Amino acid sequence: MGSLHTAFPVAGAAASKCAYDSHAEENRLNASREVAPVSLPNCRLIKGIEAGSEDIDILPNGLAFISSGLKYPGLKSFAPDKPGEIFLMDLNEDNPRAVELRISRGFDVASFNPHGISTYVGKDDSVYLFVVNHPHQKSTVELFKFVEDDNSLVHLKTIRHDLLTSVNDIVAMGPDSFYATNDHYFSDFILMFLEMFLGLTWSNVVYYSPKEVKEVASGFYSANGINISPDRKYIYVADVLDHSIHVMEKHANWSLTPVKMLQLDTLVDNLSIDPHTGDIWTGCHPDGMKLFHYDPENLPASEVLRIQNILSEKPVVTRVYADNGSVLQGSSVASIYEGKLLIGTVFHRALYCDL
Ligand SMILES: [Ca+2]
Ligand SMILES: [Ca+2]
Repeated sequence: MGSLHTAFPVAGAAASKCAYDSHAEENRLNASREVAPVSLPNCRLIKGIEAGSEDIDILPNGLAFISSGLKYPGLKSFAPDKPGEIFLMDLNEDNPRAVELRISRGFDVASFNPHGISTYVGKDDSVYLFVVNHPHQKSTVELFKFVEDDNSLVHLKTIRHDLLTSVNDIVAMGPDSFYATNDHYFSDFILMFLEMFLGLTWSNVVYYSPKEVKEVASGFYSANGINISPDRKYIYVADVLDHSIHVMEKHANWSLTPVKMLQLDTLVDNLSIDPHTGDIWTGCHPDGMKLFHYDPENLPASEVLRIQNILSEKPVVTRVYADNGSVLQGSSVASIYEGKLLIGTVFHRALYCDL
């Protein structure tokens, strides 16, 4: 894997490769795919969520955490000057509302820029919320304890590490350990863009615990959503620019080994798991070009896929919802609870539907 020093010859070669590689770049962004609509009954937009709902994690009891307000280089924001927020919805209610969670004093709310999230329920039923944060364009992981009585998050610690360079999503393994995806090798915006443009497969997965931090998988174009099977044997990783989901076996020492890869025709963002069936639900970008080059006249579409039996010879992939952007723009996550589907977006609203 290259260092910052070896990156400069790469950057120098970029000019001559521009024309040659533009087609490959369009392929990675799935530039020309049309989106045939698929509708669901009783869909309604969630009041109060107007600047994204990039990731959603639902507890077994139906409480949904939603990260909102992502500011990310090259992507649209409808509230560029407003700090990010975490919303809570109780999906047991008939008409659930999104309530903003208060964050305990001492945490720098002004620079809060939440991205991927993951929950962990401790032995004493304490609920921990891990949040990927990008304060001042850096990557940290913030650990909070959820206090249900007063709808608040108590900040426990900020985790920084040299291997956590450009974190997109995380999946909690314990009260202070997790796997994280780095969607790029470089954290500098220009180098990050070149990395994507040149199709370098330098993106990876890192295991973090207070005792040990290590790379456990590599060779992705851009590792994005990450989650775990209900039996906790397999880790799933979405490679957004490869349009694929990788299944990796988890070992006792936290290392991962590849099992299989499922190729799809869409940019796969975050992954949610049905705790009862093990099905994978994912928010996808059918046309990445429209996501990265925002145009109000040509809106980025939304697409939700359900993947059943991913470990079998013939996994079943179903397009459960699709919209050309007129209702919902840039879906990044889809999570289910008791016959309901909650769809989040990178920078737009959130949609709640019956299945
Ligand atoms: Ca997540
Ligand atoms: Ca993501």
